[in-house]
Amino acid sequence: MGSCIRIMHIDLDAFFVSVEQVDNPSLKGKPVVVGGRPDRRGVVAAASYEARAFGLHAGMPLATASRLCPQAIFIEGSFHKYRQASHRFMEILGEFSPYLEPLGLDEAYLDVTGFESLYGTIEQMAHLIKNQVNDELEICASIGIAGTKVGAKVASDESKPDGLLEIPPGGDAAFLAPLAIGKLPGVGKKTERVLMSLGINTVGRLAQTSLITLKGRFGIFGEVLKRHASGIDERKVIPPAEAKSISRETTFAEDTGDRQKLTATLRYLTERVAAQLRQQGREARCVSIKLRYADFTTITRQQTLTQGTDADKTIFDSGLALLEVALSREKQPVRLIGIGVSRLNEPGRQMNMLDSSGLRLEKLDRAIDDIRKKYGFKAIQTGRTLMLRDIFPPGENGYELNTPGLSR
Ligand code: TTP
Ligand code: MG
Repeated sequence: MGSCIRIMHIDLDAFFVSVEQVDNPSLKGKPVVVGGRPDRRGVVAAASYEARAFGLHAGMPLATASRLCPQAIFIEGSFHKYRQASHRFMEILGEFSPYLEPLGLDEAYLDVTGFESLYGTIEQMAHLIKNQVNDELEICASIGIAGTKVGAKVASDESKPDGLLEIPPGGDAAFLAPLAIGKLPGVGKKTERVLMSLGINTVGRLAQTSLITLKGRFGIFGEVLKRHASGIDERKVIPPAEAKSISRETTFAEDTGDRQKLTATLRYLTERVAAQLRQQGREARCVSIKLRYADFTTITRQQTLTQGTDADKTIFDSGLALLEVALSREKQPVRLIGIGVSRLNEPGRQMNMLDSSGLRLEKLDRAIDDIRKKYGFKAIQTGRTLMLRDIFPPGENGYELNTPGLSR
């Protein structure tokens, strides 16, 4: 039998909460929410399964969460702990297969094609991974195994918590078919509503819907939807050096239309993004911003750069241009702002050597990184972020953002 493609999707259960429970075992078995105090603005980042029984979920406003589950324990959370746990998690996975593609902090794909020869079966390999994660991190990982990324991801979701679900070779479409449409990755609330209005409520129905109908409604995305719904997904597992994006975002304590405040926040978030980019030794070709307005509508806008960059100023200028256009079109106050970079590559010699202003900027940014590494993020502030001192309380490692900035 030729070796068929086997992809594993591993996702930690209630990740932020689980990390907090390791630090404070008295939180185990209780409804716990990470995201901040319920009297503050912002949303649930993570909810324990006990809290989910009350209807709590990620993205829910904290106030709503505390109304639905007054006895829940609300924790601010600390991002560096999650990053540390994430780092070790990815290391463990990397020891099992070099074909590792991390997604965000607590999930990853592993291409495990052919690995049965090492472990007996892929399922046994998955058990070993779960055990090792549990031994070292004291956190449960749920694992899905399938022939495609989409199948594996949905399988791990379906298996939660503390699950393990293997879809037999060739069985992805049949596995997906009976599931509710909202379970297909990429189908958010809006897409779900449109599909429901067309009478498409299961993944199987979506797979049967004509391409013309779907393309008419969703454009090129309609084609992807149909393929994934049919268990067809040729996306490969791509190790990190070749992929990904970096982003930061924050929710304001109070909605704001103040341009200066928005600009200053954008600048601050840009500096965090660009510092991480440089730390990874990479350059970005695409800049995007995200805005969520008072009524919760969320937009993203992006711009492609003519050449890769890791400079604060270049990224900020591009983000600012996008922001200006967005603000001129929509007068609502802003609730959340974010900036991200994508189309990342290794910094090669593509940098335009003739553009000495670019070079100077690069040097300046690196100098700032060095100082910040030694003395903390606050040691140097560029003019535009100074006003943030009044907006966000400066924490140990930069301003405390209401929402932990996740690259998702
Ligand atoms: P998820 O894996 O989506 O959620 P989870 O690990 O809390 O729960 P489970 O996987 O068992 O369903 O996200 C991982 C972490 O990312 C989560 O613990 C907190 C963070 N996160 C946010 O900050 N905001 C969000 O909207 C989401 C979905 C997650
Ligand atoms: Mg998770």
